[in-house]
Amino acid sequence: MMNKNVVVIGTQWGDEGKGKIVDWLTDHAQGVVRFQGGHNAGHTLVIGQGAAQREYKLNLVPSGIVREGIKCYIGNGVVLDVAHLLEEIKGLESVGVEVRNRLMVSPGCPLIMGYHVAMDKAREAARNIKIGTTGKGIGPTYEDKVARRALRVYDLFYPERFAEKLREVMEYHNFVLTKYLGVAAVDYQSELDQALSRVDQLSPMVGDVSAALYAANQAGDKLLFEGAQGTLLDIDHGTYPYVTSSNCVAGQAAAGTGVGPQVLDYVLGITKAYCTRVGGGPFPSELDIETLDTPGFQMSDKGREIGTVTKRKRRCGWFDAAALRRSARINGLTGLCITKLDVLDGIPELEICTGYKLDGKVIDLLPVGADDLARCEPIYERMPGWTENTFGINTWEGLPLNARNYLKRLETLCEVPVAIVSTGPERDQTIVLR
Ligand code: 2SA
Ligand code: MG
Repeated sequence: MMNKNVVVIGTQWGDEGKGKIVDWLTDHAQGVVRFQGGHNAGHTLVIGQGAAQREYKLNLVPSGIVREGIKCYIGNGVVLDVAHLLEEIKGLESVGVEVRNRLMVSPGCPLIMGYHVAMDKAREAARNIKIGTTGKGIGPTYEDKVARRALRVYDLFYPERFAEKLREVMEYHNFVLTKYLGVAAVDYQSELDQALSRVDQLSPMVGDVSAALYAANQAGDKLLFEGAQGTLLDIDHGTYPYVTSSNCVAGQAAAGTGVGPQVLDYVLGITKAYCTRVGGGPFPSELDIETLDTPGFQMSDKGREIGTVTKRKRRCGWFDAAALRRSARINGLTGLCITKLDVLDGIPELEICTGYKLDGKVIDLLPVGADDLARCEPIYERMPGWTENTFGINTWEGLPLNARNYLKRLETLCEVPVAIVSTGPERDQTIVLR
């Protein structure tokens, strides 16, 4: 894995701990690339020891940025809120992280505008069955992209055309906002002024990401493709319609950056030792997280399962191997990385969802649609837990026997070898198996 181009993918519903692993892998990479999603992603990094320890929360800027000298790229598959990007850069610079000379943004990124945010919020409010979006304008922006009316980073360099296109697209959006959704219109002039006012700051960072990655790869640089959200939130393969609006699967690392798929050497699937989901939609192995002294409460509390973007409590549940198996196949996972094992310490008996009962039949693979999944009754297998503390352990032998057995069982059920186990947020709290 160390001398390959690696795609890091969330195999569940996001928040698997991708940020830490990307950071850890950057020791062996020269470039880190985002290829989908936007600032709905929340990647938390803990860097340094003792008093020098810092926590970074990143939404848009690739996690590699906190390591000196690493090049970072935002590919065409990402939807871009320029104001948010500039804020994030300012925040990083204020703690001494140099960003501007190391970040390249694709001219093909669709721009998230004020009317997308208004639309996202108004739609969510109007929906009877909530998707629970992050309210960042992600969905409406991808809609515009597919409808071929999006304004892209590139358009900012032609201000007059930009103004014209914006007027046309805003006529449509304001019609929907006012006449259909019954909320206030968004002001054209302020959208235009704000967008153009940021061009000078943005333009030095804009470049042909596809060409740059081609050159970097030719030169032997190792690249890390950093997924956001997770496979079960993928627009095509996730639990539709309770999904995000981008493809989150490994294949998107090629389409969302403009590299050929043969560049992607190794697909590392990140999974928690249990499951979480934030937002609506079916979740067969979900547990009660409110009752004290229950496994669900422990996952929520000890795992600090709170959305980094929206501060919502994440739903928690047992590991779902039937979901993981689907995810492993869709992504073509080469290896698994299991995170947050220590959160399960002290739970006397662990359960693993190995399949479901659906219409009297037993299935061992996550079904395709959300309606079928909602009717699935999980089938569990039980395993003894462990009482020892696994936080921070960094050797396989150092893990309690029952923890090793649990991990081995997950490996067998998911049909993917475990390559890495993460036992804490810091870099050295990592066990490398292959
Ligand atoms: P959206 O805003 O259109 O992408 O929302 C659609 C669904 O996708 C889910 N989603 C996420 N799920 C987990 N983590 C995400 N990032 C943040 C985090 C989320 C947060 O790291 O914690 O803070 O709430 C993320 N982004 C989108 C979302 O919950 C909807 O179900
Ligand atoms: Mg997150």
